[in-house]
Amino acid sequence: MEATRRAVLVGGAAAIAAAALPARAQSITSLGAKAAAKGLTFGASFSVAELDQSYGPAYGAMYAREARVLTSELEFKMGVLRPTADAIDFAPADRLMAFADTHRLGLRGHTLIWNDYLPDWIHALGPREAEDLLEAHIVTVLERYKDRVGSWDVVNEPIGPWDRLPGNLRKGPFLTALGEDYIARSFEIARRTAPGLELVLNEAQTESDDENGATFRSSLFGLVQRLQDKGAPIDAIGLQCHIDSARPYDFAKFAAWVQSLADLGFRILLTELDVNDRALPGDAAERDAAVAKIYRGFLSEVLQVKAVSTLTLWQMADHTSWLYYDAVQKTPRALRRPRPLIYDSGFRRKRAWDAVAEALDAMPARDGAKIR
Ligand code: 9MR
Repeated sequence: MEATRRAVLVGGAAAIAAAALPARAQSITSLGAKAAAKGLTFGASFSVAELDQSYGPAYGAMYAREARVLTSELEFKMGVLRPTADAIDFAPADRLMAFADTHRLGLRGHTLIWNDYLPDWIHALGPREAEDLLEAHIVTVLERYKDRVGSWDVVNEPIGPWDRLPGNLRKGPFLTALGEDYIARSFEIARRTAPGLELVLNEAQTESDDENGATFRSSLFGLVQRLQDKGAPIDAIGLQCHIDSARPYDFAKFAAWVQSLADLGFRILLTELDVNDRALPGDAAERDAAVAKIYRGFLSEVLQVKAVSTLTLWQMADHTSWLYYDAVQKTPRALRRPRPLIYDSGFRRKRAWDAVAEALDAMPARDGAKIR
Protein backbone atom coordinates (compact mmCIF):
# COMPACT_ATOMS: atom_id res chain seq x y z
CA MET A 1 0.00 0.00 0.00
CA GLU A 2 2.74 2.42 1.03
CA ALA A 3 4.83 1.69 -2.07
CA THR A 4 1.82 2.17 -4.32
CA ARG A 5 0.83 5.46 -2.74
CA ARG A 6 4.40 6.71 -3.00
CA ALA A 7 4.74 5.66 -6.58
CA VAL A 8 1.51 7.44 -7.47
CA LEU A 9 2.65 10.58 -5.69
CA VAL A 10 5.96 10.53 -7.50
CA GLY A 11 4.26 9.71 -10.76
CA GLY A 12 7.38 8.46 -12.48
CA ALA A 13 9.19 5.31 -13.54
CA ALA A 14 12.25 6.31 -11.52
CA ALA A 15 10.24 6.25 -8.31
CA ILE A 16 8.71 2.88 -9.11
CA ALA A 17 12.21 1.56 -9.76
CA ALA A 18 13.44 3.08 -6.51
CA ALA A 19 10.54 1.56 -4.58
CA ALA A 20 11.63 -1.87 -5.83
CA LEU A 21 15.15 -1.53 -4.39
CA PRO A 22 15.97 -2.93 -0.97
CA ALA A 23 15.63 -0.25 1.71
CA ARG A 24 19.35 0.21 2.34
CA ALA A 25 20.37 0.52 -1.31
CA GLN A 26 17.58 3.02 -1.77
CA SER A 27 18.44 5.22 1.19
CA ILE A 28 22.21 5.27 0.77
CA THR A 29 21.86 7.02 -2.58
CA SER A 30 20.15 10.06 -1.07
CA LEU A 31 21.97 13.10 0.24
CA GLY A 32 19.86 12.97 3.38
CA ALA A 33 21.06 9.44 4.14
CA LYS A 34 24.69 10.23 3.32
CA ALA A 35 24.62 13.22 5.66
CA ALA A 36 22.78 11.34 8.41
CA ALA A 37 25.41 8.60 8.33
CA LYS A 38 27.90 11.27 9.45
CA GLY A 39 25.61 12.93 11.98
CA LEU A 40 24.70 15.90 9.77
CA THR A 41 21.16 16.96 8.90
CA PHE A 42 20.61 17.65 5.19
CA GLY A 43 17.67 19.39 3.60
CA ALA A 44 16.50 22.38 1.59
CA SER A 45 14.02 25.20 1.56
CA PHE A 46 10.58 24.22 0.35
CA SER A 47 7.58 26.21 -0.89
CA VAL A 48 4.14 24.64 -0.70
CA ALA A 49 3.00 26.76 -3.67
CA GLU A 50 5.32 24.69 -5.88
CA LEU A 51 3.15 21.64 -5.16
CA ASP A 52 0.37 23.29 -7.19
CA GLN A 53 2.49 23.52 -10.33
CA SER A 54 2.26 20.85 -13.04
CA TYR A 55 5.57 19.49 -11.74
CA GLY A 56 4.31 19.47 -8.13
CA PRO A 57 4.40 15.67 -7.67
CA ALA A 58 7.99 15.43 -8.94
CA TYR A 59 8.95 18.38 -6.75
CA GLY A 60 7.46 16.73 -3.67
CA ALA A 61 9.06 13.38 -4.50
CA MET A 62 12.49 14.97 -4.81
CA TYR A 63 12.23 16.33 -1.26
CA ALA A 64 10.79 13.10 0.10
CA ARG A 65 13.76 11.26 -1.41
CA GLU A 66 16.67 13.58 -0.64
CA ALA A 67 15.84 15.73 2.38
CA ARG A 68 15.62 15.05 6.10
CA VAL A 69 14.56 18.59 6.99
CA LEU A 70 12.57 21.27 5.16
CA THR A 71 12.99 25.00 5.70
CA SER A 72 9.88 27.06 5.07
CA GLU A 73 10.89 29.44 2.28
CA LEU A 74 7.84 31.70 2.61
CA GLU A 75 5.19 30.14 4.84
CA PHE A 76 6.34 31.66 8.16
CA LYS A 77 7.29 35.07 6.85
CA MET A 78 5.24 37.96 8.19
CA GLY A 79 4.19 38.88 4.66
CA VAL A 80 2.47 35.50 4.32
CA LEU A 81 1.31 34.96 7.91
CA ARG A 82 0.21 38.54 8.54
CA PRO A 83 -0.85 40.14 5.25
CA THR A 84 -3.02 42.64 7.15
CA ALA A 85 -3.10 43.98 10.71
CA ASP A 86 -6.09 41.93 11.76
CA ALA A 87 -5.65 38.60 9.99
CA ILE A 88 -3.31 35.65 10.42
CA ASP A 89 -3.12 33.15 7.59
CA PHE A 90 -1.81 29.85 8.92
CA ALA A 91 -3.00 27.87 5.88
CA PRO A 92 0.32 27.72 3.93
CA ALA A 93 2.27 26.80 7.09
CA ASP A 94 -0.29 24.14 8.00
CA ARG A 95 0.04 22.72 4.50
CA LEU A 96 3.79 22.56 4.96
CA MET A 97 3.27 20.62 8.23
CA ALA A 98 1.01 18.17 6.42
CA PHE A 99 3.60 17.55 3.69
CA ALA A 100 6.37 17.07 6.24
CA ASP A 101 4.17 14.72 8.29
CA THR A 102 3.33 12.61 5.26
CA HIS A 103 7.01 12.16 4.49
CA ARG A 104 8.27 12.16 8.09
CA LEU A 105 10.55 15.13 7.53
CA GLY A 106 11.88 17.58 10.10
CA LEU A 107 11.16 21.28 9.81
CA ARG A 108 13.09 24.52 10.23
CA GLY A 109 11.09 27.71 10.70
CA HIS A 110 12.25 30.71 8.70
CA THR A 111 11.86 33.29 10.10
CA LEU A 112 10.30 34.89 13.17
CA ILE A 113 11.78 38.40 13.17
CA TRP A 114 13.27 40.12 10.12
CA ASN A 115 13.48 43.84 9.50
CA ASP A 116 12.99 43.34 5.76
CA TYR A 117 10.24 42.04 3.46
CA LEU A 118 7.49 43.19 5.79
CA PRO A 119 3.98 44.13 4.72
CA ASP A 120 3.42 47.90 4.59
CA TRP A 121 1.18 47.90 7.67
CA ILE A 122 4.12 46.77 9.81
CA HIS A 123 6.41 49.46 8.44
CA ALA A 124 3.72 51.95 9.44
CA LEU A 125 3.68 50.86 13.11
CA GLY A 126 4.95 53.12 15.86
CA PRO A 127 7.73 51.84 18.18
CA ARG A 128 5.37 50.70 20.93
CA GLU A 129 3.18 48.77 18.49
CA ALA A 130 6.20 47.19 16.82
CA GLU A 131 7.45 46.04 20.22
CA ASP A 132 4.04 44.51 21.01
CA LEU A 133 3.92 42.81 17.62
CA LEU A 134 7.39 41.33 18.10
CA GLU A 135 6.30 39.62 21.31
CA ALA A 136 2.82 38.62 20.14
CA HIS A 137 4.14 37.22 16.88
CA ILE A 138 6.83 35.02 18.42
CA VAL A 139 4.45 33.71 21.08
CA THR A 140 1.60 33.04 18.65
CA VAL A 141 3.69 31.24 16.06
CA LEU A 142 5.71 29.17 18.51
CA GLU A 143 2.67 28.20 20.58
CA ARG A 144 1.09 26.81 17.46
CA TYR A 145 4.10 25.07 15.89
CA LYS A 146 6.55 24.32 18.73
CA ASP A 147 5.80 20.60 18.79
CA ARG A 148 6.42 20.23 15.10
CA VAL A 149 9.12 22.72 14.09
CA GLY A 150 12.26 22.03 16.09
CA SER A 151 14.63 24.70 14.80
CA TRP A 152 13.93 28.39 14.16
CA ASP A 153 15.67 31.32 12.54
CA VAL A 154 14.52 33.56 15.37
CA VAL A 155 16.16 36.65 13.88
CA ASN A 156 17.14 36.86 10.22
CA GLU A 157 19.76 39.15 8.71
CA PRO A 158 20.37 41.61 11.56
CA ILE A 159 23.36 43.10 9.71
CA GLY A 160 22.97 45.70 6.92
CA PRO A 161 26.09 47.86 6.51
CA TRP A 162 24.41 49.96 3.80
CA ASP A 163 22.16 51.51 6.46
CA ARG A 164 25.26 53.03 8.13
CA LEU A 165 23.98 52.48 11.66
CA PRO A 166 26.01 51.61 14.77
CA GLY A 167 27.14 47.98 14.72
CA ASN A 168 26.24 47.87 11.01
CA LEU A 169 22.73 46.82 12.08
CA ARG A 170 20.02 46.67 9.46
CA LYS A 171 17.29 49.22 9.90
CA GLY A 172 13.62 48.40 10.21
CA PRO A 173 10.67 48.68 12.58
CA PHE A 174 12.02 46.28 15.22
CA LEU A 175 15.41 47.98 15.40
CA THR A 176 13.70 51.36 15.56
CA ALA A 177 11.45 50.19 18.39
CA LEU A 178 14.01 48.51 20.62
CA GLY A 179 17.48 49.24 19.29
CA GLU A 180 19.89 46.30 19.20
CA ASP A 181 17.96 44.81 22.11
CA TYR A 182 15.29 43.59 19.68
CA ILE A 183 17.58 40.66 18.94
CA ALA A 184 18.22 39.47 22.52
CA ARG A 185 14.54 40.13 23.32
CA SER A 186 13.37 37.91 20.45
CA PHE A 187 15.53 35.03 21.63
CA GLU A 188 14.38 35.43 25.22
CA ILE A 189 10.72 35.36 24.22
CA ALA A 190 11.30 32.31 22.02
CA ARG A 191 13.12 30.39 24.76
CA ARG A 192 10.50 31.32 27.35
CA THR A 193 7.60 30.36 25.08
CA ALA A 194 9.04 27.06 23.91
CA PRO A 195 12.11 25.79 25.76
CA GLY A 196 13.85 23.00 23.94
CA LEU A 197 13.74 24.45 20.44
CA GLU A 198 16.95 25.17 18.55
CA LEU A 199 17.16 28.97 18.37
CA VAL A 200 19.23 30.29 15.48
CA LEU A 201 20.56 33.71 14.50
CA ASN A 202 20.70 33.66 10.68
CA GLU A 203 22.93 35.93 8.60
CA ALA A 204 23.87 36.45 4.94
CA GLN A 205 26.90 37.58 2.97
CA THR A 206 29.63 36.39 5.35
CA GLU A 207 31.28 34.08 2.81
CA SER A 208 33.06 36.18 0.19
CA ASP A 209 36.74 37.08 0.36
CA ASP A 210 36.23 40.78 -0.27
CA GLU A 211 35.45 43.91 1.69
CA ASN A 212 31.74 43.15 1.82
CA GLY A 213 32.32 39.67 3.24
CA ALA A 214 34.87 41.00 5.74
CA THR A 215 32.40 43.66 6.94
CA PHE A 216 29.63 41.09 7.42
CA ARG A 217 31.97 38.68 9.21
CA SER A 218 33.33 41.22 11.67
CA SER A 219 29.91 42.82 12.26
CA LEU A 220 28.25 39.47 12.90
CA PHE A 221 31.08 38.27 15.13
CA GLY A 222 30.90 41.44 17.23
CA LEU A 223 27.12 41.23 17.49
CA VAL A 224 27.21 37.60 18.54
CA GLN A 225 29.78 38.36 21.25
CA ARG A 226 27.65 41.22 22.61
CA LEU A 227 24.58 38.98 22.63
CA GLN A 228 26.51 36.26 24.39
CA ASP A 229 27.72 38.74 27.03
CA LYS A 230 24.08 39.63 27.67
CA GLY A 231 23.18 35.96 28.03
CA ALA A 232 20.85 35.85 25.03
CA PRO A 233 19.70 32.22 24.56
CA ILE A 234 21.17 31.60 21.10
CA ASP A 235 22.00 27.98 20.29
CA ALA A 236 23.34 28.26 16.79
CA ILE A 237 24.46 30.63 14.09
CA GLY A 238 22.98 30.18 10.63
CA LEU A 239 25.17 31.18 7.71
CA GLN A 240 23.14 31.50 4.54
CA CYS A 241 25.89 30.82 1.98
CA HIS A 242 24.42 32.24 -1.20
CA ILE A 243 27.67 31.84 -3.14
CA ASP A 244 28.03 34.27 -6.04
CA SER A 245 30.34 33.30 -8.91
CA ALA A 246 30.96 37.01 -9.53
CA ARG A 247 32.69 37.41 -6.14
CA PRO A 248 36.09 36.20 -4.91
CA TYR A 249 36.25 33.41 -2.34
CA ASP A 250 38.79 31.74 -0.14
CA PHE A 251 36.88 28.80 1.28
CA ALA A 252 39.68 27.60 3.58
CA LYS A 253 39.86 31.07 5.13
CA PHE A 254 36.08 31.14 5.48
CA ALA A 255 36.09 27.72 7.16
CA ALA A 256 38.66 29.00 9.66
CA TRP A 257 36.34 31.89 10.46
CA VAL A 258 33.39 29.50 10.86
CA GLN A 259 35.52 27.51 13.31
CA SER A 260 36.24 30.68 15.30
CA LEU A 261 32.49 31.33 15.52
CA ALA A 262 31.94 27.74 16.64
CA ASP A 263 34.69 28.19 19.24
CA LEU A 264 32.48 30.78 20.95
CA GLY A 265 30.23 27.82 21.76
CA PHE A 266 27.68 27.78 18.93
CA ARG A 267 26.48 25.08 16.59
CA ILE A 268 26.69 26.23 12.98
CA LEU A 269 24.00 25.73 10.33
CA LEU A 270 24.66 26.34 6.64
CA THR A 271 21.14 27.49 5.93
CA GLU A 272 20.65 28.68 2.34
CA LEU A 273 23.38 27.26 0.12
CA ASP A 274 23.16 27.87 -3.64
CA VAL A 275 25.53 29.08 -6.35
CA ASN A 276 24.65 32.12 -8.45
CA ASP A 277 26.09 31.20 -11.86
CA ARG A 278 25.88 34.67 -13.42
CA ALA A 279 29.64 34.97 -14.03
CA LEU A 280 30.01 31.42 -15.41
CA PRO A 281 30.05 30.26 -19.08
CA GLY A 282 26.92 30.37 -21.23
CA ASP A 283 27.13 26.72 -22.26
CA ALA A 284 24.93 24.79 -19.83
CA ALA A 285 27.21 21.75 -19.50
CA GLU A 286 30.25 23.91 -18.89
CA ARG A 287 28.32 26.01 -16.43
CA ASP A 288 27.05 22.95 -14.55
CA ALA A 289 30.64 21.73 -14.22
CA ALA A 290 31.77 25.11 -12.89
CA VAL A 291 28.85 25.26 -10.42
CA ALA A 292 29.68 21.73 -9.23
CA LYS A 293 33.29 22.76 -8.72
CA ILE A 294 32.18 25.63 -6.48
CA TYR A 295 29.93 23.34 -4.40
CA ARG A 296 32.81 20.87 -4.06
CA GLY A 297 35.36 23.54 -3.14
CA PHE A 298 33.06 25.18 -0.62
CA LEU A 299 31.76 22.06 1.11
CA SER A 300 35.07 20.21 1.20
CA GLU A 301 36.39 23.04 3.39
CA VAL A 302 33.41 24.09 5.47
CA LEU A 303 32.18 20.59 6.32
CA GLN A 304 35.55 19.98 8.00
CA VAL A 305 34.18 22.14 10.82
CA LYS A 306 32.54 19.56 13.05
CA ALA A 307 30.27 22.14 14.68
CA VAL A 308 28.40 22.37 11.35
CA SER A 309 25.34 20.32 12.20
CA THR A 310 22.96 21.12 9.34
CA LEU A 311 23.27 21.80 5.63
CA THR A 312 20.22 23.15 3.83
CA LEU A 313 20.14 24.31 0.21
CA TRP A 314 17.89 27.16 -0.91
CA GLN A 315 15.53 24.96 -2.97
CA MET A 316 16.91 21.94 -4.86
CA ALA A 317 15.82 22.33 -8.52
CA ASP A 318 17.02 25.18 -10.72
CA HIS A 319 13.63 26.46 -11.86
CA THR A 320 12.30 26.80 -8.32
CA SER A 321 15.23 28.95 -7.17
CA TRP A 322 14.69 32.58 -6.15
CA LEU A 323 17.45 33.37 -8.66
CA TYR A 324 15.41 31.79 -11.46
CA TYR A 325 12.18 33.57 -10.50
CA ASP A 326 14.13 36.81 -10.29
CA ALA A 327 15.66 36.30 -13.74
CA VAL A 328 12.31 35.46 -15.36
CA GLN A 329 10.88 38.66 -13.92
CA LYS A 330 13.80 40.89 -14.91
CA THR A 331 14.59 39.40 -18.33
CA PRO A 332 11.47 37.54 -19.48
CA ARG A 333 12.86 36.94 -22.98
CA ALA A 334 16.36 35.80 -22.12
CA LEU A 335 17.36 32.32 -23.25
CA ARG A 336 19.92 31.87 -20.53
CA ARG A 337 18.44 30.92 -17.16
CA PRO A 338 20.15 30.43 -13.79
CA ARG A 339 21.32 26.89 -12.96
CA PRO A 340 22.26 27.35 -9.30
CA LEU A 341 21.17 24.04 -7.74
CA ILE A 342 21.66 20.28 -7.69
CA TYR A 343 18.67 19.24 -9.85
CA ASP A 344 17.74 20.68 -13.24
CA SER A 345 14.30 21.86 -14.27
CA GLY A 346 13.43 18.31 -15.38
CA PHE A 347 14.27 17.02 -11.87
CA ARG A 348 17.42 15.30 -13.11
CA ARG A 349 20.44 15.22 -10.83
CA LYS A 350 23.20 17.57 -11.94
CA ARG A 351 26.95 17.42 -11.42
CA ALA A 352 26.45 19.60 -8.36
CA TRP A 353 24.52 16.69 -6.80
CA ASP A 354 27.61 14.50 -7.19
CA ALA A 355 29.77 17.26 -5.73
CA VAL A 356 27.55 17.50 -2.63
CA ALA A 357 27.43 13.71 -2.32
CA GLU A 358 31.23 13.44 -2.53
CA ALA A 359 31.71 16.17 0.06
CA LEU A 360 29.27 14.42 2.44
CA ASP A 361 31.04 11.10 1.94
CA ALA A 362 34.46 12.68 2.55
CA MET A 363 33.66 14.86 5.59
CA PRO A 364 34.54 13.76 9.11
CA ALA A 365 31.69 12.32 11.18
CA ARG A 366 30.13 14.68 13.71
CA ASP A 367 30.80 13.81 17.35
CA GLY A 368 28.23 11.34 18.57
CA ALA A 369 27.21 10.31 15.07
CA LYS A 370 26.02 6.73 14.78
CA ILE A 371 27.98 5.43 11.81
CA ARG A 372 25.95 2.79 10.05
O1 9MR B 1 13.68 32.79 -1.83
C1 9MR B 1 12.87 33.76 -1.19
C2 9MR B 1 12.01 34.51 -2.18
O2 9MR B 1 11.12 33.61 -2.83
C3 9MR B 1 11.25 35.61 -1.47
O3 9MR B 1 10.59 36.41 -2.44
C4 9MR B 1 12.19 36.49 -0.66
C5 9MR B 1 11.43 37.49 0.19
O4 9MR B 1 10.62 36.86 1.13
O5 9MR B 1 12.98 35.70 0.20
C6 9MR B 1 13.75 34.74 -0.46
O6 9MR B 1 14.51 34.03 0.49
C7 9MR B 1 15.52 34.79 1.14
C8 9MR B 1 15.55 34.36 2.58
O7 9MR B 1 14.29 34.52 3.16
C9 9MR B 1 16.59 35.12 3.37
N1 9MR B 1 17.88 35.05 2.71
C10 9MR B 1 17.93 35.39 1.30
C11 9MR B 1 16.91 34.53 0.55
C12 9MR B 1 16.99 34.78 -0.96
O8 9MR B 1 16.66 36.10 -1.25
